[in-house]
Amino acid sequence: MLKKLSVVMLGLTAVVFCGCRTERLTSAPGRIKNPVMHKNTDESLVKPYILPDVLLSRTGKKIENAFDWVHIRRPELLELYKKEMYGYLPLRPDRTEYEIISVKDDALNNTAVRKEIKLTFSMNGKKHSFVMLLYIPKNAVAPVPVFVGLNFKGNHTVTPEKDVLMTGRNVDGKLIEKRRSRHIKRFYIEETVKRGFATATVCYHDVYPDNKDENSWRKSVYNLFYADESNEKFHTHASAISAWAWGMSRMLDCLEGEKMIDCSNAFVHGLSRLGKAALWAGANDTRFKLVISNESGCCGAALARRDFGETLEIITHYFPHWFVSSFKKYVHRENELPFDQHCLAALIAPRYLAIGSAEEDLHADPKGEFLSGAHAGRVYKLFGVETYNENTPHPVGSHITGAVSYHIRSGVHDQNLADWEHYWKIADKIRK
Ligand code: GTR
Repeated sequence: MLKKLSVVMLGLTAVVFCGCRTERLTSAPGRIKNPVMHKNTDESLVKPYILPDVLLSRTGKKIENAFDWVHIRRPELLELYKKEMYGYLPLRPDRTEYEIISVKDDALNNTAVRKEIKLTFSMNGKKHSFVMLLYIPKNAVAPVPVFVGLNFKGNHTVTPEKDVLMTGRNVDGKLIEKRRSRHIKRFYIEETVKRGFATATVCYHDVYPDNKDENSWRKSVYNLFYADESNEKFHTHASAISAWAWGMSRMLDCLEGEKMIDCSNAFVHGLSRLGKAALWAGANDTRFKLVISNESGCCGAALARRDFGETLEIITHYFPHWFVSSFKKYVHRENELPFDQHCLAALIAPRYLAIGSAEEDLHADPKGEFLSGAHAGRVYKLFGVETYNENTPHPVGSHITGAVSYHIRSGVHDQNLADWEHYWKIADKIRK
């Protein structure tokens, strides 16, 4: 049995050798020549590790009550995450405008009111805009809860409707019609609306283009504020994940003006990198009552110190722009991180947190995702809220409910019906 596991890039394909097993790393882009990176997917090779104490402040103060958590440890952790990992969110622009660019009263076979709203932010003589697609159940007699999430490939990709505007410029600045409806099974808009929820989405590229080119931030909302900075300076304090999190908060600002939406029940969600952004949005913006991390993995819900699945080395190599530039210093030095991802989960307390994993999604480390939720429980307890712990059984197919919920379904990396069934169930409990 090989002790060391390595990732070997073969042309455009990354292959992980794990003993006699090989596994394709489908999500790894193939532009980089032959990097050899360690990746463990064997539970028996996880070495013992010690997590930073979520209830011990940097000054050595033990946090024993909710007040000290809220006023000492929470702001301290939030600042550490900004400084060391995700950077600082964009600032507040001078001016924000909402332009309703379309309304359809009989959308989704007459079950929904559909709106497309252009959000434009102005600052320092510059403007940045993105278009939000919103569906509200037509038969609602009172304001309804809302799911807020970014999409990967454009608003037109998550709806079955042919007349929704294309959004989401790709790296060449193009909009791609052939992707229409490709991701309807990631959003389940019709079913969400049928269950009495509104749902709003924006393409994440329109907030910050997801491209590691060190200039890509200049096409992001950050350009309103930092256009005079060098790329090097910019990447010391800001990141794509912070821009995406900020974008979801701005969506919520806009939704607050919708009379049929109950923003006291706003649920932020995201798959994978967008799950990382959803967690970070929920940590910063306490208006989100439920935060859904769907297979957010490394630098999302998964514990870095477990050294299972994607590592800081891999993620900062392929996606340096997701983090501040100095985050790389923790590669192979995960034990020196001043937090681990249970601290991010704890920043959601005492609000609702739903962590979802998929059995075959070893890259995202399902067990590490489960454990973050378990270890965040000590903070929930300060608020008198009991949650699951690390010994709570969670076989594939099971659903742990409560303020911190967890489910693991069979199958691969995705956000599908089995995931949504869990989230709708939690959302239904919350709205009552
Ligand atoms: C992968 C990345 C993961 C995850 C995923 C995704 O390539 O390594 O951390 O974010 O992309 O967003 O689909």
